[in-house]
Parts: sequence; structure tokens; C-alpha cells
Amino acid sequence: DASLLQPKVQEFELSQNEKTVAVPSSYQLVLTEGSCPHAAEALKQLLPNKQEKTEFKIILGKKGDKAVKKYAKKIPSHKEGYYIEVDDHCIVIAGADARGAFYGVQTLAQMVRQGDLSLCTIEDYPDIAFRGVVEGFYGTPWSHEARMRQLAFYGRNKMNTYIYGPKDDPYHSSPNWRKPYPEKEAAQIHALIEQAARNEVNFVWAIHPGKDIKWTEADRDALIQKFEAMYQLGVRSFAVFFDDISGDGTDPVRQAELLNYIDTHFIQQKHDVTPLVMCPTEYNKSWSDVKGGYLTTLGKMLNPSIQIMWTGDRVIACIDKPTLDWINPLIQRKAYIWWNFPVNDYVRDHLLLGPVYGNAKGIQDEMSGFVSNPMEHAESSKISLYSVADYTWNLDTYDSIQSWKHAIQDLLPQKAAYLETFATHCSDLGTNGHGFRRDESVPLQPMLKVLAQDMNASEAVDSVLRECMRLETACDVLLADNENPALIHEMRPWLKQGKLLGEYGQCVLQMVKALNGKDAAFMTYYDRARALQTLMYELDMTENQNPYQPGVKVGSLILLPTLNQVYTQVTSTYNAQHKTHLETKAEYNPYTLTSDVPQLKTQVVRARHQYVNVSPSNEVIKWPAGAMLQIAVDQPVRFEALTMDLGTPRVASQFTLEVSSEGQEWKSVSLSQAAEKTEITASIPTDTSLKFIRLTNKSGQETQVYFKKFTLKVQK
Ligand code: LOG
Repeated sequence: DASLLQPKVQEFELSQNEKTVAVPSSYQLVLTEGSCPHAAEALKQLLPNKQEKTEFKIILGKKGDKAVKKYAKKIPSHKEGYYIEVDDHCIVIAGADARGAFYGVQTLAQMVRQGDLSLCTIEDYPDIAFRGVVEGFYGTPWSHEARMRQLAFYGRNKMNTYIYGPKDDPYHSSPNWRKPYPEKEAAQIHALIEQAARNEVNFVWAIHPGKDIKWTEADRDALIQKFEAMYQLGVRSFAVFFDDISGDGTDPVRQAELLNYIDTHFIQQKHDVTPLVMCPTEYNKSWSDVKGGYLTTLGKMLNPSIQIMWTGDRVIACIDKPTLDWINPLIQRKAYIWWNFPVNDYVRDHLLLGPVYGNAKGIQDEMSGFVSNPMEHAESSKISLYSVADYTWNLDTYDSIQSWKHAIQDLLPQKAAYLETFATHCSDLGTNGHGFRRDESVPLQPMLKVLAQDMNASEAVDSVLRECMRLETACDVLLADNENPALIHEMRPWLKQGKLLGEYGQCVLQMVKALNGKDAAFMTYYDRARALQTLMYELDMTENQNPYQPGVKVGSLILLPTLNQVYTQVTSTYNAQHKTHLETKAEYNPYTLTSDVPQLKTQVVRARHQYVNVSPSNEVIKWPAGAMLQIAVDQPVRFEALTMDLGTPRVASQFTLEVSSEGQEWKSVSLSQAAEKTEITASIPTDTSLKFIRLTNKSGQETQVYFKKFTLKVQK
């Protein structure tokens, strides 16, 4: 079945006679020794029983080899392409190059896993030259073991690029980018490079020097020296990232001069190094100031072989033709796409397990590369990465749902149906600063919408109830599974939350069913629903407690909101019928945030225990003159303290903080910031109840800051 080949092959033709041949139990291998060693090794792993004298032959080689001379015309002319021919006494795998031959073996491996081989021919090649992953997120970098598994996964799925650039690796970014890796880390990187080679993946090592780089010869040499040290470790592909920085480092002329210097004096000197990749400071359209000339300067100045990365119209965006039509002329080359999905470093309380969709077809010739920035959860990210491999190899036949189902099947074959159920309800990001959302609970949506209109619609009640039961079951089965322990370990908090959500849904719908029956039955379901709300809240307060977006959310797009709405309705109806005062609120956030700082206006504000937090941001915030950020609470509250961190020393004097009880009269409050520290504290009045707090840029000009912390402490 050709539709099961991953990524989808370009051309597959069954032989006229529709015959099959059994997977050979022994075979004679015909190849030119040393011509495509990784392909040969992969073949030996797949079919260990190689013998000298057997009827059945496997011919393996790359264009130019004597072994495949006969097939030379049939090999696709694209780089990394391959030709396969299966007949009843022979299998030919002929690559356009060694990597193509390796990919041919991967395809054969997939056919072997399906059983008997259909006699067929395959011509296959990638649509996009550089396909893969950029480990470019904030948060805990992937473990060494996780990376080793990733590289094997990229090989199997024909992705050729792994860009190493975790923001929280101190030797990647400031200030330690100048220093060599300690021995242990260096040894691990060396092992990764070997694993990458075995899997025909380019290991691209990226440096992120822009936060503190001085435009001096000393720093230039420090960078070259670091690259040289990485080269000695085996790195043959390099990148320089200038994202998420402010100040001197952002100068495009200096950046281009440095990059051209590296290109001429390092990359080109080596002869065995792939083209340099760079990530610009203005890496998406919404941050670009075309008149300011940043992008056009890079476009004009950078040596033509240097690749420029681009995230799209926004930081988090899908890619289409208009995206590329806009950027390519400015940078005078084809953009190298940095796709910010399934990265969740700005919504860490969510796990993104849904389908990959939204990128256009037909744009393969307008980009030079396409890499995906994943979650810090490596195994869980494979659901998306599988589909990124599929999409970037063959854009026009990409089918997002089919690819997603195959991905799940590949990741957890024994329990795929359960994982699919869970992933169906665990894909949205919730409200977030980037305004990027993903669909969720799709097959159930029609019934959820009916239920939201009419909680007594019996078909909807029954189907949502059944699906909630299925969700609970799926979570139990997965929690107890040991087929892929690393995956289950990553998902555990969300599986626990999914189980509670499934139970809660059943309970709420039982309340609906019991509404006109005996009071006692209703009350039991009500008590349990209340208990489950508490348990979900407690899980959210105790697991995955990172300082950014702590907590654990599942079903946040439509399933949980609909269940909560039904809960409120059914309880209110019961109260009216029985003159009772049961709690009708399912979830309640008394705080709201408003802002006219474009990058902050959709940040999330949450109350947790005694603290009210605004979700921090990773990027540089351009805070316009006069713009403010306001927190309002619907009942007056006494606060104890406000702490914030704008990631910048000596910045407090540019802002004013004001408080108000009713929103009419405002009182200004003094801010203090210790010398050279980034933290700012405010002496909020502790003796008056307040409803509003606002922070305004009073400097008269745009201020560039980070937004690392904004925490109010409430009095007990
Ligand atoms: C960072 C990246 C981060 C991502 C999503 C780029 C080029 N840089 O806002 O490290 O993982 O967005 O939060 C970024 O995307 N900054």
C-alpha cells in the first residue's frame, strides 16, 4: 500500500502483473564497496542474512556506481532522490547520491514491515532541500538520549537537518558562547554527530551571540575559535542566530560583515562544510520595519550562499505563498523557514498533539529549507515532526489527518487508537500572547455545539458522554502502558488531567440526565462534579510547575468550556426548581488584563494561590511611548507587593505605576530597582483595597524591554 509509505513517495507504479514476492530470507548484495556506507549499514540491519551464493539479489548504489549503471537513466535527477525496482528475483535501490540510496533503504524497510513486497517501481525525491528540526526553544533542552532517538527518527522519515540551538544551553548563547564545551558535553555532541551521520542528517550547530556581542576583532575571533572547536568535534554545518536580542547586536551592517567574514574565512576554507545559515533579528513580518532597512541590508550585503531564516508573517504563523512573496524579494533569496510549531515554550501548560496543518501546497520552489521548532517534550513532538517530514518531502499530496494518524500509529503501534483519542482533545494552545490557536476535539465539535445550545438534546448528551468515557479509558490505558516509556513519562500530567476531564464530563452529563429524576441521584453527581473540579484545579496547581505557564490543561478549546457551561446551566436549573443554592460557577478568573502594547495585549493573567501572574514572554517587547498594561480585578483586593522583571537594568525610571480603587482617581506609586539588577519592586499601598493597577511608559519614546515577570501578591 503506497499510501503507507512515509513520507509519501512521488511516483509509485505497481507492476502490470500485480504479483508479490516474499521478503527474501537470504540474498546476495551487489554494491560498490564504500559508495554509500550508511545505506549499506541500514540494509544489513534490515535484512541481516546476506550471503554469497543465493538466487535473490539486492543491488544497492548511487549514481555513477558500476552496480547501478543499468538503471542510471531511471534515477531521479533531484538531489537525495532514489529509484527502486522490485521484481521476483531482485531489488534495486539506486540513489542520486549516497543519501538518496539511504532513503531508498528506508522506503524498502517500510515495505518489508508491511509483509510481502509488491512488484513495483518507485521514483522518489524531496520537494525541499533542507527538511527537519531546529531545537530552538526556551526551556529544558532535550536530553542526550532523546536527541539520539530523534536523529534515528529523522533518518527513518527522510529529514536531513537537525539544527542544534536550544536557548537555554549556556554554551550556545550569552555569555558562554565564547567558551568551549566542557568535556562531558563535548563527548555527547560528538556522539550526536556520529548518530546524525549514520542517519544521513546534517548536524547544524548554532550560536546565539547577539545579546552581548561586541563588534570587535576579539569577539569575531572568539566566534571563529568556537566554530573551529566545534569543527574539531565533527560539526560540518553551522548557523548564527540573532533572534530575541536588543541593542548593539541588532545592527544589520555589523551582522552582515561578521557573517560574510565567517563565510569567507571559515566556511569556504573548509571545503566540507555546508552553507551557513542565519536567523535575523527581524525574523517575522510583524516585527519588520522595511523602511528601517534591516532586511534589505541583509539581502544586499550577505553573501548569496548564506541562508536566511524566517518564521512567517508573525512569530507563530503558517507559511503560504503571500508569506514568501513578501520576504523573498527583500532578502534576495529564498527564505529558510523556521516554523514555530509544535513549540510550546510560551504555553507550557499545554501539550500540542494535534495534526500539522495550515502550510500551503505548491510553494516548494519558493523556500530553501523548512525546519520545525518542537516542544521541550521530545517524544511527544514526534507526532508533529512525522508530518513535517511528510509535508516537506511531498507538499502537494500532503494530507494532514492521514499523516497525523500514521504518525500516532508509528509512535505507539499497540495503543494507537487510545493515543489518537487523547491527542484529539489535547491540541489547542489556549489563549496566548501570540494569538495562535489549533483546532481541538474536532469530531466531537458538532455534538458539543448542539449541547451548548440545548443541554437536553439527548443525542448530544449521549455522544458527548460516550466520548468522555472513551477519553477516560484512553488515559488509563496510556498511563499504564510501557510500550514507549519516554513518551508516557512526558505526557503523564496531561494524561492525569485528561482522565479527570473524562470523568468530569460523564458526571456533568449524568447531572443533566438526573435533573428530572430523584434528587439524591442528582446530588451525588453534583458532589462528584464539584470534587472533580477541585481535583483538576489541584493537579493544575501541583504538576508541571514551571515559572512561566505553570499547570496542566487539556480540552481547553471547546470540551472543557462546554462542560463547564452545561454544569452552570444544569446547576442553576436545579437551584431554581429546588430553591437550593448550589455553586453554579465552574471556573472563575476575577482578573483581566488590558494593554495597548501590541505584544502584550493577549498575554494571560492568572491567579494562583496568593499570587496573580501575567504570563511572561520570551521576546524583545517594543513598548510604545505612552502605552500601558493594566490589571483589573472585579472585587476590590488588598495587595501586599508587586514584583516585575523587564530584563533590563536602569529601566524603572521610564515607567510609572499607578493604582486605583474605582478607576476614577489614580495614585502613583514609586518603583525601585537596585543598581545593575533587572528586578523592579513597587511600594503598593497595603492599607487600601484596589481594583486597578497600571504600568505606563512615560519616557516619551519607545522602550525596548523583556517581559520576564509580573507578579502581584495578594494579602491573605
Ligand atoms: C524564538 C524561539 C522560540 C519561539 C517560540 C524564533 C526565531 N525565536 O519569540 O527561540 O522558541 O519564538 O516562543 C522565539 O522563533 N521568540
